[in-house]
Amino acid sequence: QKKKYMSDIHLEDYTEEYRDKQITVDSLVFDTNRKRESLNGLWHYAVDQYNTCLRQHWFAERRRDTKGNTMPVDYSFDEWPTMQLPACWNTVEKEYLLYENSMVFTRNFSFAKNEGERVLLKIGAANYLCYVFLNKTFMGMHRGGSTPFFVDVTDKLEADNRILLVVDAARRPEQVPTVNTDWFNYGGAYRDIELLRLPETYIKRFQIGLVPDGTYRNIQVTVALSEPIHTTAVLTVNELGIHEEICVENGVGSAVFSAAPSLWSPESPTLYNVCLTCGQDTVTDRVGFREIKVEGRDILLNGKPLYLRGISCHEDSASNGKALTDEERMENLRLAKELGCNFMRLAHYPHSEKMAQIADEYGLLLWEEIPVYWAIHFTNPNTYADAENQLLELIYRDWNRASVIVWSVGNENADTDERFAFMSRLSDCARRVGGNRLLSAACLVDAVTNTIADRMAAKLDIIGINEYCGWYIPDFEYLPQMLRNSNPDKPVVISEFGADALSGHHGTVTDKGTEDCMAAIYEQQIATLRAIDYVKGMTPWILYDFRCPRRTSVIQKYYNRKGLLSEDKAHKKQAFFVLQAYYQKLAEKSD
Ligand code: GCB
Repeated sequence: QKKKYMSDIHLEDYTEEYRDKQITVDSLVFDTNRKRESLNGLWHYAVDQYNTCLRQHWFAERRRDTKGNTMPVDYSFDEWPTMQLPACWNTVEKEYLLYENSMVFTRNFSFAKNEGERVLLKIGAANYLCYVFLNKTFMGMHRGGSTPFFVDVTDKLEADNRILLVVDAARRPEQVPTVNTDWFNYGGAYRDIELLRLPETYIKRFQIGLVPDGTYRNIQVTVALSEPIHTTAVLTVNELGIHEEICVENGVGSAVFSAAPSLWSPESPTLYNVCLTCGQDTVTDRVGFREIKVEGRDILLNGKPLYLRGISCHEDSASNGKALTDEERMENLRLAKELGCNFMRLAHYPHSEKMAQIADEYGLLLWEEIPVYWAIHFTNPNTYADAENQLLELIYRDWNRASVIVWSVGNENADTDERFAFMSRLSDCARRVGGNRLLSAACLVDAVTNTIADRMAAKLDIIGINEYCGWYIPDFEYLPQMLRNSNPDKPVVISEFGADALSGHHGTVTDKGTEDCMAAIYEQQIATLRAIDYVKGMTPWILYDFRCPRRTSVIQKYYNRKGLLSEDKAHKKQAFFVLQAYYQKLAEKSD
């Protein structure tokens, strides 16, 4: 249709023309240990507050009219300043700290394409919308700020290329999460950006794990190829003497092989080198084999009762936002171990896949979550589609990670019919595809009856409960009452409790905001929870202080101060040692 007006100023909704090329979970490719060429590095960028790049098609670089006359343009890509990506722009320049709309990033790169290969662009994460353009062409748009996506760029790649990304960090009511959260809305392309070279037909999915049948002797493998062909794949696990063929029909195959792996656990995180070959493609991974299940009120890891000595953690760094360095990730897991943990809750959205990779090696169990947080638009079908897509992208991304034992489908949503329908659908979806994992959600206590009575419990394996007795509910007695009033038929994990304290700030145990008050609340919580047989773990809130725009008091200064450590992790608060002493005792008992 011919445009009536030449200018974008009459265009109210610029998004329409970008809608039909959504990049979803279908784009995901098994990419562990694949050869990659990094596009990290210096990118030119501009703040694009009104989305003019999308409205005016800057990416098309139309500099001449049909008669060859030079046209004025509103951008100059190669003269823009540069930013090192991946990054959250908020921590790069002071003036961008609170910027929440779009930025345009662009760079040039050369590429030598080989005959008969496919090249995929991977973007590890970009918050929240990311529009991808290569050599003046729109390649697709991804929704969701914490999961990876891939774009097949084979046919568009030249020897010299320009890539351009529009990253839009605006909060919108219908998104997941919605406009209001208790964490910082960092913007940017903040995980690795890279190109993968793959054969013409490649392995798209490779899932391997123990069949949870109680024998610990059956290993299930599923493979999906990029093309619907009939062929044979070969699985090799040398240390287990496996070298077996898998029949692939219409591009998919599945088989079960018997073996006797040493089981993976936090105490003994045994990993095996696994290798799958199909046609021209070979993928490898390091995989642990373990079984997780719930029986009655018990959580069983490899058949043995498990108490989850956990801690919650945000993906947040005072200096880098969500673009944590590998050292910072390692430090978080190391601190959890020092605390005596065997478990970590990665709240409230998918953290980097590197966390689960390190946890596999290091021996920590993980709870992974999607940001179905607070007042989500539960009746909006687009919101559901977005949430489900994020859930599936997380599940497929981390499917082979033994450390991940819980998929959590939400946090602190009021128990309404709409929410129940929405989250039940998510749970059913996770149960269908989630593989040897437990389902949970951080639920709220029913404040009227003071009981654990969330309807979602019927859909979950573990009931997560957030309770802030001693803090938001000053009368601590609510906790023992609530625990007495309740009689759940499943294990409960206290997914949050805690209190704010400014590190180094001291006073009496009733002085809110002091380390003393926080430590006293931890002592009360532990003394109460340890006596309850159906409580099978806890992930107190939270490992270290994190940036949060809602927290404006004199001690908070835009940080949520419920961390056991200060935001720079240089100082451990008293409560750290209270929890550590408890966890050490528990660990000794379970040895
Ligand atoms: C909660 C939320 C968490 C908040 C925390 C708090 O219940 O799940 O995201 O940060 O409370 O500090 O209030």
